[in-house]
Amino acid sequence: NLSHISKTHSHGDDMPYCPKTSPFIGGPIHVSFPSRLTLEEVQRKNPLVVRGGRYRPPDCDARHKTAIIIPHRHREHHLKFLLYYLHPFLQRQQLQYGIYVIHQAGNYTFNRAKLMNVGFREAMKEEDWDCLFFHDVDLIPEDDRNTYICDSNPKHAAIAMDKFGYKLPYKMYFGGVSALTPLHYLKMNGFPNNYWGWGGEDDDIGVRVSLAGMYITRPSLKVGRYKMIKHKLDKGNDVNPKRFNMLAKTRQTWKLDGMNTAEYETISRQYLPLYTNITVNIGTED
Ligand code: UD2
Ligand code: MN
Repeated sequence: NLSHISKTHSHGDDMPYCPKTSPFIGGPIHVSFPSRLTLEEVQRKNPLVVRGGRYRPPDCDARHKTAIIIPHRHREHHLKFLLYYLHPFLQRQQLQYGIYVIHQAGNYTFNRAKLMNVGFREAMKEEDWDCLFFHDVDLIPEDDRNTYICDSNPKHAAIAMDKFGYKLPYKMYFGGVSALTPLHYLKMNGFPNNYWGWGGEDDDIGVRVSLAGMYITRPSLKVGRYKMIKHKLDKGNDVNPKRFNMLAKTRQTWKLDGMNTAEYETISRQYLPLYTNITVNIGTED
């Protein structure tokens, strides 16, 4: 409960750093999906969040500045629940943060990884974020101790998901939620742009981590727990039949395709009360 924190406090030079461990962090979070929840209610519950979905602790200088990047299309009902849980969660961790929703325009096949490249570039234009969380819209963290800050190596946060029986499905798995510093991201040339449709891109990203000379860190199974909101495969996100062939070539392609070749056209940037929405035309497969 953060209600005792004064709303009027301004950010001066005199503010002390926030403590290394936030006193507001609890343990497991009970996640359920209230049927009548509205975005207005989420807004009401988060009075210190400002335009564009930005927040900084009112009483202390945050030690960490984290951007959340969410690839999105036609998942408004999931987004609402994610915001409902994520805003208070990040505030309890005393982070300075911003939430970016990268919305793919049009009906062409979805491309999760390319949207992440867009999110990286657009978020870094606005603020010198020291950590970026690449976050599926349908994954709700279930433990407060899963801190949304970066490690010295790329971190895979979604180690234990309900859909995989709260176990890591395989050692190189890097899907769901991951956290990289800008330096990690650029070192591995970001994410691939050419995985259209479902699957493979997360494994490609995992391979890039090691090809760039880094390794994957993870929170404990107890802490890195997530609930995935149940859903079917979306229209416009068919399973990518080329994924295995492409994955076999990551070693040859990672330097040629990635952040250095991400081309897109920003259609709009909206500073909404709970998040920044960036609608983008990312083109089609050639
Ligand atoms: C798995 C991975 C995910 C990704 C995907 C393959 C988990 C929990 N996650 O997710 O990280 O590697 O496989 O591509 O195992 N999205 C939209 N609109 C769409 C389609 C996708 O917003 O029409 C976004 C949304 O943020 C979603 C994410 O893309 O959470 C991944 O798509 P998914 O949830 O359909 O795939 P899933 O659950 O198999
Ligand atoms: Mn999903």
